[in-house]
Amino acid sequence: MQPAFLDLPFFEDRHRRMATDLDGFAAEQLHDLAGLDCHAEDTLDATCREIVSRLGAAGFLQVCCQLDEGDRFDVRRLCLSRETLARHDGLFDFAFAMQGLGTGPISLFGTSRQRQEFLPPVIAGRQLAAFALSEPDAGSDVGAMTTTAVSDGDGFRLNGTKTWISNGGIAGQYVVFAREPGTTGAQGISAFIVRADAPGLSIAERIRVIAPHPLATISLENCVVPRSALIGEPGQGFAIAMKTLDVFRTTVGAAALGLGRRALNETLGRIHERQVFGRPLKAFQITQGKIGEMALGLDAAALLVYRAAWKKDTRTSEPITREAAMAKLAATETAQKVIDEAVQLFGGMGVVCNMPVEVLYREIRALRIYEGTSEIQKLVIAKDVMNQYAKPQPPG
Ligand code: COS
Repeated sequence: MQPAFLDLPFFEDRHRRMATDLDGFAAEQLHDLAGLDCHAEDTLDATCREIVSRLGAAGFLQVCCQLDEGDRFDVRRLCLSRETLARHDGLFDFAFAMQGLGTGPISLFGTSRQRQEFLPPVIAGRQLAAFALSEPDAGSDVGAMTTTAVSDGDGFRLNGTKTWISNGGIAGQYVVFAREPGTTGAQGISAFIVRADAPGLSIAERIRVIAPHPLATISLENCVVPRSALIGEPGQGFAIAMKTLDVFRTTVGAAALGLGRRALNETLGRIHERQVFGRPLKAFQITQGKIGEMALGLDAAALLVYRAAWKKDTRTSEPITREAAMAKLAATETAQKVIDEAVQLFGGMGVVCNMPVEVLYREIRALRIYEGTSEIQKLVIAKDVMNQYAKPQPPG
């Protein structure tokens, strides 16, 4: 039986079919890759590659890229994919999502030649992609980046350090943002496609995080890329980054929903079985109150996520920045609360390593930080709301 939310009018039948197919695929074909044991640091990279390879072979990565002229992202499909995969396993979602974010600038702003060269291996699951925007001193404040791109003969010479790069170390290609020396803020930033084997690109360090995902700091030392590596126009990089995030922030919200729904499901199982004071945990009103709040929060956040995805897909000429920020903010914050309550209802078992809710507790945390922190989303929303304020005119 398909989940009730798929009946919502935001979706078309093709979305419903895809979500059901992917759910079945994840249960049958990815099951052996799930669980923290598979994600231990020594097998993490291989597991990630295998997830991407299987998703690609089954055709589930097509939605991550706009390959042909006239293709458009189907954000509802991206969201349902992330939500479904996250419900099964956080790393399934991560591996899927990076194929989209890591190539987002190429899909949105690349030439036909760049798209035909760099997207097919990513769609097929043969090549992993990465998005290299953040720097040690430029996370929320993208305009503070210091990595430079200097025009050099028939190409560009890149120098600088990028960090928190998902798929860093295992990606075959990176989209790197760098600025013309002497420029500041949003001005003078450009985006480049850099192959992992480009001379001068190296992995400075792998970063270990609470929910193991491949993450690294990248060093660019006189890394020369051809002029054809430039995405869009010189100096368009800040807008390219923001427009890419406008698409993918909503999908982070969807991933949070998947993690939150999994936590609720695990909790429902627990409260039926767990006996306290001679009764099942579910018999207590204090438990029922928590379940009510968890379900309410998830459904409310889902409406914001699906609204943003639906608007992006169907109101194509309208800005989406505010709705995308609301979707990410509401869903990631809500899922964190839901998962925290799940751990609470599991009691001591909730903090035992590798229990599903303990894994979710670690998985959800980064979603409130990456692709724009919750604090940044509030600023983005406020800016848009304040810009739209029109002072009431006195009558007459
Ligand atoms: N789409 C297109 N253009 C946009 C845009 C968007 N969503 N958001 C901003 N811009 C443009 C602005 O219109 C402005 O253009 P002009 O200079 O021509 O007026 C320019 O970009 C600068 O915008 P703004 O003044 O709002 O930039 P700020 O430096 O104040 O920063 C925030 C804006 C904080 C919102 C931005 O830096 C941000 O989103 N930070 C979080 C970054 C992030 O998500 N990091 C995670 C990396 S990926 S894991």
